[in-house]
Formats: sequence, structure tokens, C-alpha cells
Amino acid sequence: MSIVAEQLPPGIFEQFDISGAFAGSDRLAGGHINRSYLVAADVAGKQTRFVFQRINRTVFPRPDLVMDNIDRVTRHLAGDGAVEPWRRHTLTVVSTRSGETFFVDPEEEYWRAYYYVEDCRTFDVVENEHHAREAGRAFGAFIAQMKDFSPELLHETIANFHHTPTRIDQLRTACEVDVEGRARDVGDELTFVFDRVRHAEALVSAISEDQRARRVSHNDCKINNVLFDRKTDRATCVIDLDTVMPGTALYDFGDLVRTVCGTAREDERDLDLMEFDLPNFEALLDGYVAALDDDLVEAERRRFAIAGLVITLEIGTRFLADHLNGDRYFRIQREGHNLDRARTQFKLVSEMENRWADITGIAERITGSPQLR
Ligand code: GN1
Ligand code: MG
Repeated sequence: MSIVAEQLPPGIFEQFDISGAFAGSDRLAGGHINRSYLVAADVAGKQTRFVFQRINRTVFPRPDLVMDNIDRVTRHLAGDGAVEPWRRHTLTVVSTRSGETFFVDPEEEYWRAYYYVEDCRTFDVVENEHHAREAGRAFGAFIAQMKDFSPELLHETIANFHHTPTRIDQLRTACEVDVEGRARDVGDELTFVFDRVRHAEALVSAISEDQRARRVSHNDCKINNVLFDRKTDRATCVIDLDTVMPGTALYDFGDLVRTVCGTAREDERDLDLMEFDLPNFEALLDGYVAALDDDLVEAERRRFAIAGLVITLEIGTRFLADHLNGDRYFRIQREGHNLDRARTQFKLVSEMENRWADITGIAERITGSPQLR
């Protein structure tokens, strides 16, 4: 994430239970949703860093429920809490002085703070197969560690978040309303999505096929949401827990495929740069399945080939809908940014279709199951 010189607004730091003095802050630019600051404090003569975030209220109408989910999940992952917060393999929420997980400022904005995990780095595009395998292992381990935690304890903070048919309906509505008059310019992109509605049920149907496929999932498994230890080069901690909710491992794996096997950035305008990296796919799936081991049920195993295609199509659909809706959801840095993002996703879907035989071959070999087509 790039850093922008911008201070944390006054009056926020003091609300949190940090036994030290404020020692400066910067804004972390990146992420399409929340506003984030890297904050330093002098705690007993030692610099300790924190990430402060203002939760996006348009996206999350109930930030309190988001924080309740995160609190429960991070406590579960931290286990008995014997390890110091900055060494844990999960985020640690800093409570407020009154013992809450968030602070509401006079403008009704919700703020939270985490310990910053030191000595780590993230990637927007992976450098090699080792990183692909590690990312798979880390997100697979997340699912495995949450196995003995009932999904019913978590709130669905964004309804139908990865319900692909709903996302396609939302695109249809955006197109009908056409509030910005942009629909006439995106005919090819709309056709691309509507030509592929047959895939919409492919992942959600895993749950109707076998209830055991319903799990606590992360739901935002972009490659840049996993921290790599600088020394060991291992994936050590998954971050951005905003959307931990009941879901499926397939949503998570699909988003990993989108961001680990796509060779270009999410908003790359030169579509020729976006290709599908098969060796990364193989390493990613290998790492993911290894972390989940025998726990996967057949309804999941047979969907690892299609998962990436469906989630990439779904997220492209969301970018396109937001472009039509006037960019109200995903933050943009330039005009047409969401349209660029959508086009890049659709290029990646096409690349997956071209490599489909190879993708299914690898998935059949690693999962031992015939793949849903
Ligand atoms: C958003 O928080 P961030 O920017 O990582 C979005 C994800 C999308 C992603 C696309 C709550 O994630 O669903 O996959 O952008 N998060 C939410 O980059 O909508
Ligand atoms: Mg997020």
C-alpha cells in the first residue's frame, strides 16, 4: 500500500486503550472501501504501530455487526492469547478505553484500531509459485481454523455478498435504471456477462448439494490481503476481515485464483497483459487443498476448477454495475476506473475459458474429483 502524508483526524487516537503517546501518522492509500491510517505511538519508550480505520458506512450499514464478527473470529484464531499481539498470526483488535471494539465519532463515523503486523509485505501481483502456494496455504488454514466455529454465530453484514445470481440481477437493475446514461457505451461488457449466466449458480449450489460446504469464510481473499513475513517469505497472517461471514471455501478460493493467477493488476488497461498463469494455479490449489486436507467434501472438490471463473465474472459484474450506478461503491482514482476494472476481469475470464482443459486437468489431479463444467 502506498503512503500519503495525511494525519489521523484529531480526537480519535485518545479514544483507544493505548498506554502511550501519539507519535505521528500517515494515510495508507489502497483498498476500495475503508479509510486507513498507519499510526505510531511511543509505548514505554518503544515505538509501536497501529492501523486505524474509518469503516465505510455506505458499504457496511451496520459497522457494529462487522466488528462483532471480527472480534469473535480474531479471538477464536488467537486461541488462548498467550502470544503477544504483534506476533500473532491473526489481527488483534485494540479496544477503546470504554472496552468497545469501535468508537463512534460526533459525525457518526465508526473507527477501529488493530496492532500493525511488523516486518511483513504484501503483493498486488505474485512474483512466483512459492507465493502462490503460500497464499493458498494461508487462506486454506483460515478455513481449517474456523472449522470448529459455527457460521451461525456470525452476522451476514452484506446480504448475498457472494451470491452470484443476485450480483447479476443487480447489474440488470443498474442497466435498467441507467442513472448516468452509461449503459449504451457498455453493450459488449453487458453481453459478456449475460452470455455467461449459466455459471451463476455454480458455487452457491455447493451448499444445497451438501450443507457441510457452508463454512465461515473470509470472502475477500485478494492476494494483497495476506501478509508475507519478510524474513521467511512465508504467508503469515490473513488481513481485512470485514467480510468474514457464513460462506463457502469456494468463494475464497475463487478470489485467490482471480488475483494469484491473473498476470496483471486488477485495473490494468492494457488487456494483453492479463493472462492466466497455470503454474501459479497449480501451486495455489496444491497449497489450499493441503491446508484443508481431508476436510473437503465432494461438493467442494468438484468446484475448484470453476470457482475462479465464477468469482472473477462476479467481481467484474460488480465493477460494471458500480460504473453504471455512478461509482458509489468502489472508490475510483480516475474516470472510468470501474469500467477498466470490469474489462480486466472479463479478459481474465476469457483467458480461463481458453485454458479450461488445462485448468480442469490440474484440478482433477489435485482434488481427485471430476470437475463441474
Ligand atoms: C473490495 O476492501 P477491498 O478493497 O479489499 C470489496 C471486495 C472486492 C474487492 C475488489 C466489502 O475489497 O469484495 O473483491 O474490493 N470489498 C467489499 O478489489 O465489497
Ligand atoms: Mg475490504
